[in-house]
Amino acid sequence: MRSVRTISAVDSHTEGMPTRVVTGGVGPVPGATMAERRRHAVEHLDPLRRYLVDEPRGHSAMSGAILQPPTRPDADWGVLYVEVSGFLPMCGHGTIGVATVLVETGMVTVTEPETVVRLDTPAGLIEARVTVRDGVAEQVTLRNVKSFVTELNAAVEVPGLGVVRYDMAYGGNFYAITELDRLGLPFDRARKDDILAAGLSVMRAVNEQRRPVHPEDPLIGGCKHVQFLAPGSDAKHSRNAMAIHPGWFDRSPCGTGTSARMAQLYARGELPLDTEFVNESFIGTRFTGRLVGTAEVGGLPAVVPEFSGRAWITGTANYLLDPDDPFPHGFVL
Ligand code: PYC
Repeated sequence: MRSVRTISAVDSHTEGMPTRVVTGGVGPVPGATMAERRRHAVEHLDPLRRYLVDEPRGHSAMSGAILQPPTRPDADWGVLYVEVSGFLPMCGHGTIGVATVLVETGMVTVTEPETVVRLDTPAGLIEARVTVRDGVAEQVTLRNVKSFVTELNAAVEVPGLGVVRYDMAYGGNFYAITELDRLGLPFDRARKDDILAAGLSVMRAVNEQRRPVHPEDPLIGGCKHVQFLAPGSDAKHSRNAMAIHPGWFDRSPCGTGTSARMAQLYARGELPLDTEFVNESFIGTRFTGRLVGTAEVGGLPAVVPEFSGRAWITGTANYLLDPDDPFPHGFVL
């Protein structure tokens, strides 16, 4: 067995969605903040991202998180999110996976019945409250970044679909939110290829015609997520098919998408503060969320979202790189 690289990871899934948590083998990435480290990673570390998430070590819906020393004194760990779509500013299911791994491996000081973990992410500080019993992380509640709406009732012309109306909301990533039946498609996994194709077309049109940009951080921009709402979705309980660049669905309800959806419902006057909201994924798993305050981001009204979900550790691994491996940076089929 030969290797020119060894990366240790604890693999997990959050409500069905994988997170490969890299615990060793990647040193501190240059940058004074996690946002700067993300920029460095985008510019210089894409081969590492592809090695971790693309085939043959990952798959077309793979996701992960690289643990880093924090860049701020009030955080326990820093996190860089890696996904088949790139280096995300924030990832909710991934953060639930990270908090679960940190607690169950003892990489943070664990207290029962609750352990609070503070994570330094490219989108800001995230507080994770982990319910712990007998050393087991039973549930994680995240206080996410301030979330807001940039457009209500926006419209784009989508080739093959005509005019598509949507709301654009940010919850750590930007989400175009629209009802699936506006496109004449059923909320049915048997039609996933059609739903995905529609999602990618809407994404392309949004990025060409009305590309969203974070009002305080120009490095966060573009729409890589389309949140299709199932019929009957409302401010108490929504179901979504979350179509993500370059062509896959979130298996979890999507934490940043849940935050964006709650910001949208608040902006529409449908979800008051301190009111429970259940978001359900395409495979039927759930996050429960609520808005716990109001805020402002770059002059826009914003809300402070929290959501809860569960993660399970699925394995530990040392990923190697044989010097003769023809796919040192993975591949996409
Ligand atoms: O949970 O925030 C999330 C997420 C983003 C992309 C996939 N999952």
